[in-house]
Amino acid sequence: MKQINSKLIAMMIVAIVMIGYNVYAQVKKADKYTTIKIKTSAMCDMCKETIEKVLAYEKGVKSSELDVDTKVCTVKYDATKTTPEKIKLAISKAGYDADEVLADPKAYAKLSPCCKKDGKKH
Ligand SMILES: [Cu+2]
Repeated sequence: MKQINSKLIAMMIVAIVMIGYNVYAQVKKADKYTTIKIKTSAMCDMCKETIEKVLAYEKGVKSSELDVDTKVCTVKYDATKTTPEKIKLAISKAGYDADEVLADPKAYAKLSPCCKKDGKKH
């Protein structure tokens, strides 16, 4: 009986250590990505789609979520692979402002009239 108990305790200790390690590994994984919020000049759902698509193909970007109401794009990225400057440049090249980086004029000219920042609100 005593032997079974000590075996059980040993198994429990192993289980606790394994659970603890898993939690630690998950926290470490989450830390791998940095989150930034970029103010864009997006006007509608079409802009949201365009910007999110561009960022999906951008190197080092894990995910992006643009809120059309606030025009703020929340980007999760790997800081070892890209920088906020590069991400803003990618948005600019899609024709939209990204914080202090203004939209690339050529890309901006190609946008649908409804997506232009000086266009009429719809
Ligand atoms: Cu639009």
